[in-house]
Amino acid sequence: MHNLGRTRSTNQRGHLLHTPDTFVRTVLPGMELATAIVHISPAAGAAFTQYTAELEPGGKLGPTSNQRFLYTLEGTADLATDSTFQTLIPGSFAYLPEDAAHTLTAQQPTRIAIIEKPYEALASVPHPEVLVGHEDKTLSVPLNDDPELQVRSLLPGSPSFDFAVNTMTYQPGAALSMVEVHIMEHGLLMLEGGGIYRLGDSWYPVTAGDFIWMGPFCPQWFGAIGKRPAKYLIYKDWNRHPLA
Ligand code: UGY
Ligand code: MN
Repeated sequence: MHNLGRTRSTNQRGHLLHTPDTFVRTVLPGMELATAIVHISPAAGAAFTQYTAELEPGGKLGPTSNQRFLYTLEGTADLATDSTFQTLIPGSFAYLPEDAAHTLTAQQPTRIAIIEKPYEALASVPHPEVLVGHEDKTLSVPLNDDPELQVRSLLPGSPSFDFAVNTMTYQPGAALSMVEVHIMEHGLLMLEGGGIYRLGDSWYPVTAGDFIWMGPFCPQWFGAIGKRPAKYLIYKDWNRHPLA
């Protein structure tokens, strides 16, 4: 099947929309029985990398010396580090500091959203430790007092962390209360539902499965459309000086 070259995917200066019809799978070094859909990387202007790993039963991730954040989309996987052994299920997440030895092995077909970034240390601030949790156990708070727009912060806000990963859930018709323009960049994976995303000077229909990158200062706004809530996982760099 082909669409005569049409797709919603687009790569613009300062933002990118990556839709499933354009996903290309690759194997990153050290992966076994697994592939990666790389959504964004420094090659496209980002300061981090985000990919979706698709693992077969027994599949493994390769190593990284950078910080790694995992959010389980589907399936079950065992995460072993020097200090912990945990089974990740959908909604489980893990933060692995740079150079933290770990193995991740899928028990069944498993999909995991993965963010990797070099750590920006701060003088006299301790480096973060391994952290494993489940989204359902995190606090859900309204954004700007709007109960129809709920945010869950998966990582602590402490300055030890140089990035944040949140989920945001919009009831149908809910929207960001302002067009945001900020220095932080975002990696965003649509998990459920859909709506309209304003990125720069364009408005895009988006739906579950889509990925968006917003570069620093990209004007951004979202409104949820449809009969079910829209939910996304969103990364942002955080807690560091712009000149650091
Ligand atoms: O945290 C954020 O900057 C978030 N409100 N941005 C977004 O949803 N595009
Ligand atoms: Mn934002």
